[in-house]
Amino acid sequence: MHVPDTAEWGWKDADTFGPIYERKYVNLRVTYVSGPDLVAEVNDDTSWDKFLGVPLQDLRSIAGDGLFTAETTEPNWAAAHAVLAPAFTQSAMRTYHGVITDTVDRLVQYWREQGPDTWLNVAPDMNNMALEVIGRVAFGYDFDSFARAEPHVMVASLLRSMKYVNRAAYSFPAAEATVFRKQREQHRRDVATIHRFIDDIVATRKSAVHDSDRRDLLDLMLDTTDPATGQRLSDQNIRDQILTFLLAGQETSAGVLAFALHYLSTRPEVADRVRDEIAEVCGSGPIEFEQVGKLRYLRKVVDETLRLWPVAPGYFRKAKHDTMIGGQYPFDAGEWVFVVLLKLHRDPSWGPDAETFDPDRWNRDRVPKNLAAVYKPFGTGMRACIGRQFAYHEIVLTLATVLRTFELEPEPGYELVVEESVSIKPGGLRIKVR
Ligand code: MNH
Repeated sequence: MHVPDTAEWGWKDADTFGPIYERKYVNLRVTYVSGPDLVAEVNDDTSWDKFLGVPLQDLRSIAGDGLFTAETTEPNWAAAHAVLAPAFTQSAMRTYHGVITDTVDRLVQYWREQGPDTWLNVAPDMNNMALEVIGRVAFGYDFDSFARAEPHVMVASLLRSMKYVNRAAYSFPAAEATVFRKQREQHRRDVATIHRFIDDIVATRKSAVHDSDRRDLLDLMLDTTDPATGQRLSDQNIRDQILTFLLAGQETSAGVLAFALHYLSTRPEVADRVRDEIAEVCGSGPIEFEQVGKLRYLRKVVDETLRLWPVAPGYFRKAKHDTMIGGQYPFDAGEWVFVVLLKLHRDPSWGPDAETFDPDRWNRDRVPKNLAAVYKPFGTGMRACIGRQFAYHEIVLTLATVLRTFELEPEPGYELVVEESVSIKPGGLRIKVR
C-alpha cells in the first residue's frame, strides 16, 4: 500500500517521533497529536474547540459560515445546528431511504449496462452515487450523473474550486497574485457560478407552491425557526448550508464506499458473509428501512474500513485558554493541533494486528475497552459530524444492494494507492461486476 509523501497527514512521522510532535513547514508550524490520552484531552470541549485549519479556512470562499466551516462562536453555527439537527437523527433517515434506494438502483443499472467485461472506475462512480444522493436529499435536484459524459456545469465548477482551495491554501499570497493569477480568477468565476446555481434553486423554491409531500433539507431550512432566537436562516446562509452538504457529505461517503469495495472485492469470504446476512435479514425483496440497521456484519465492514481509512484523515483543535496537556505540554490560548486519525486508529489498543483489515475485531468481546478514545472518524464533541447516521445509512444500503446484485472481481495486481483531494480515496481502483 502506498501513501503519497506529501499527504501522510502526520501518520508515518508519528511512528518516529511519538504521540505528540511539532513540525515546521516554510510558512506553517503544526503540532501533530496521535496518542489516545493526549487526543482525549484536546477533544474536551471545555478547554478546546474546533480550529479552522488549512484548508477549512479557505473553503469559506465557497461555503461561507456554513456548519462545517463556521467558527463555533459565529451566531450562524448554533442557529443552523439547531435547525438542522432534527433532520439528521436516526429516525429522520426513514425520509431519505427511498431516495437512496432509487439512486443505488441507478448505479446498479449503470453498472449492468457497462457489462461484465468492463473495468469500472470505482471512485468516480461512488462520487456520482454520493452526489446524486446529497443533491436530491438536500435540495431535490437530480444531477443525472450516471447518464452524463461530462459533469454538470455546477459540479465541474465545484470540483475545480475544491482543487484550487486545496492547493492555494498551502501557497503564498505573492504566488497567488502572480503565477497562479489565472487560476485565482477562474476560482472567482467558479464560486460565482456555484452561488448563482444554488441561489436560483432557493429562489425558485421560495416562489413555488409548497409541495407537502416533499421534505428535503431546503424545505426544512425555509420553514424552521431557530428556537433560541425565533429567526429563520437567511437565504445566503441556506445556500452556504447546501454547499456545505455538497462539500462535507459527498467526497467522504464516496471515499468510504470505494475503500469498502476494495476490501469486499479482494476478500470474497467477507463478501459472502455479507451476502448471507443480507439474505437472512432482507430475504429477496427490496431492502426496507428497518433492515438496514440489522445488517450488523456489514456495519462492521464499514467501521473497519473507516478505522483503517478515516476519509477525513484528521481534524484541528485549538486551545480556548492557556492550558496544558499530558501534564507537560503547554498551549497558549489560540494555539492549535492536528489530530492524526490514521495513527490513532492504528493505536496498540487495537492489538498487534492493527494494520490488518478484520471486521471481526468489532465483535463485542474484541473491541478495545477505550473504543471512544481510539476511534474518531466523525470528529468530536459539539462539532462532530452531523451527517454520521446519514452516512452509515447511505453506505450500508448502497453496499448491501451492490453485493446482493453483483459478484465483484478485483483487478489483478492492484495495490491500494491512497489519493488526497480534500478527503482521501483509493486511487485507480477498478473492478468488474457480474
Ligand atoms: Mn461529516 C463534520 C467526517 C459524512 C456533514 N464530518 C465532520 C467532521 C468529520 C466528518 C471528521 C468534523 C470535522 C472537524 O472537526 O473539522 N463526515 C465525515 C465522514 C463521513 C461524513 C467520515 C462519511 C463517512 N458529513 C457526512 C455527510 C454529511 C456530513 C453525509 C451531510 C449530509 N460533516 C457534515 C457537517 C459537518 C461535518 C455539516 C460540520 C458539523 C458542525 O461542525 O456542526
